[in-house]
Amino acid sequence: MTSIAHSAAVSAALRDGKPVVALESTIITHGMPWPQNVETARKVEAAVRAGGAEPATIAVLDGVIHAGLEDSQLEAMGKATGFLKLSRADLGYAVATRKNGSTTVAATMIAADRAGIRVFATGGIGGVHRGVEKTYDISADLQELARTPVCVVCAGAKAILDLPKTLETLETLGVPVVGYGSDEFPAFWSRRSGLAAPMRLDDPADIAALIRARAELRLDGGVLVGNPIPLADEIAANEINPAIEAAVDEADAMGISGKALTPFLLSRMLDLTQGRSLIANIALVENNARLAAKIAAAL
Ligand code: PSU
Ligand code: MN
Repeated sequence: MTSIAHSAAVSAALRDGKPVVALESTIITHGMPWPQNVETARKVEAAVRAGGAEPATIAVLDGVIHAGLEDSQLEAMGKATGFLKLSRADLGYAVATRKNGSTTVAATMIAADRAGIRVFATGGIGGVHRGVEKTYDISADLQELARTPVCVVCAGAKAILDLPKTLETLETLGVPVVGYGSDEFPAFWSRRSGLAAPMRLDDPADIAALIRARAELRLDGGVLVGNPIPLADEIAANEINPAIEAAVDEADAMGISGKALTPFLLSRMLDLTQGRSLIANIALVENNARLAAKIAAAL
């Protein structure tokens, strides 16, 4: 059986029954530029620790799945080029061929589950892309939420995606989508999307109770928590929307598709907003890390 390399701190926390929060790494290698990527990864780990939980950043190094990275590993990954972007389909390949790879939401959920971690904080999940009628591009993150029992705390999905279709797909897949302290599913840079969250909970203990109730019912899959970006860091929809339209049009014109699409859109958004999208992104991931720590503690 392929084993997972737990860092000393993560294995001690799991052994002692302390709360642990998994963190993804595609945001480091494909979601943000150096050096903000490593600075953010450190801030997010610190936010989890401040919340009384142990952070477990997940990545594949030389074919070994790690749960919990040393700071030197985090730094090397942030500078490296050539890390594969790993989703469910790629995880076994990276292990078998001893590759370096960062884990998307889907792959991080799988690794967290195998490592015994029940709560995971990220920025935004992948979803149904705009123009899906032509491209069939639907992130494997959605299916993973339907099958792997990990609670994913996000700030919603970016409006570079088709948000109504993303929510419809999650409903079809039977994934509970919770608005945390909000009647709406958040839209990443903006607190509101105009789309109702299917359910609302205001207390991390209630989210923990939902996770336990689903486990007792032997329901497969995870829980998706939409945690709105803090008000002070929000970018209004009318400010962000022109950049989104431009980025999506450019990707279309350049024929960018598949795994390359989300990283392309994120890097174009950074330029088109003169870096504002990145500042908001950092703030919302930290905010999600704080909430995930509270949920892990309540479990
Ligand atoms: N959304 C973000 N930042 C990211 C990602 C999504 O705001 O870095 C990454 C996550 O790792 C997510 C992945 O799982 O992109 C989705 O990629 P795709 O659309 O190719 O499934
Ligand atoms: Mn895709």
